Amino acid sequence: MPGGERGADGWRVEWRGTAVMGVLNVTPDSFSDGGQHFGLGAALACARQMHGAGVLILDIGGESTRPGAEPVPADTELDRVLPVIRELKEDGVLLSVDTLKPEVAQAALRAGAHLVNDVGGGRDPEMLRVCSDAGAPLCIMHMQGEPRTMQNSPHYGDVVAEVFAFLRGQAAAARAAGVPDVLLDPGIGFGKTREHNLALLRALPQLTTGPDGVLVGASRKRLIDYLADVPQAGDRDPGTLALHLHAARSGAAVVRAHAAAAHVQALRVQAALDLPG
Ligand code: HH2
Repeated sequence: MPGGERGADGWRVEWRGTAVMGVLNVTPDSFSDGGQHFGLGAALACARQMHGAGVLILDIGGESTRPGAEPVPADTELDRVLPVIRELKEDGVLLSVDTLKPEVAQAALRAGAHLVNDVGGGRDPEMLRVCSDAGAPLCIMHMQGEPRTMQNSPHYGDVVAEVFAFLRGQAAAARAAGVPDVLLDPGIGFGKTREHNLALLRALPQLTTGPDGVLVGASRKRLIDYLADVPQAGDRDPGTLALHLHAARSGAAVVRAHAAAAHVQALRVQAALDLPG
């Protein structure tokens, strides 16, 4: 399993196998767990449970990016995520802030977050500057369009070529701006049809053989309903595990999951099968 080590100058993470990033949505309206962890007490309890189960990273988000979601002001997002980050920063778990807004990322990093998860893919140069200044890694996710309208009519010529070229280009731009490390994420469900998502998942080995770590976030997404007829997001953990074990076998460094404990267990078992002898 991957390990994180706190050095004098912050966190150094060595990726060995596939790590779990536990989802902590401090929102009233997230598609899969909206409202469940909205209060500080509930958020902290969930965070500590996931940490105890063995996640490497907690991904703290204060704005839903589900299809059709309306943006929230930066102040609202900060009121949601900062108290959680302040409480967890000494817990010995990596903290990621899931945001599209550089000002939210900056405040979160100052409050104790270690990395930024940008579903905007680092397109805003200000986001790159914030990460560079803080020496913080950036997760670069691909999204076609924006959350409010992205599922209206996603279209690509060659989805795999276009998404992977975007990710590689953004990684180069981030490095040139001084961002110390990146994770690349094809953005399952972000401006993509069922066929687009499947093509990207099948092509993961093309991305994971590159120099950068790859993150996959298929947790409880509608793709699972399309594939296995599971209308309720909360019922989609078995399908999520199937997709994420595939991602791990394909070389993903991180999977982003709501059912964190089940993921840690399944990935440990899968890793044991891969050991020689
Ligand atoms: N998916 C969601 C949010 N953030 N970040 C990355 N890097 N990759 C993803 O696939 C991803 C993400 C959407 O899931 P969730 O956080 O459960 O829902 P919501 O956006 O409604 O809060």
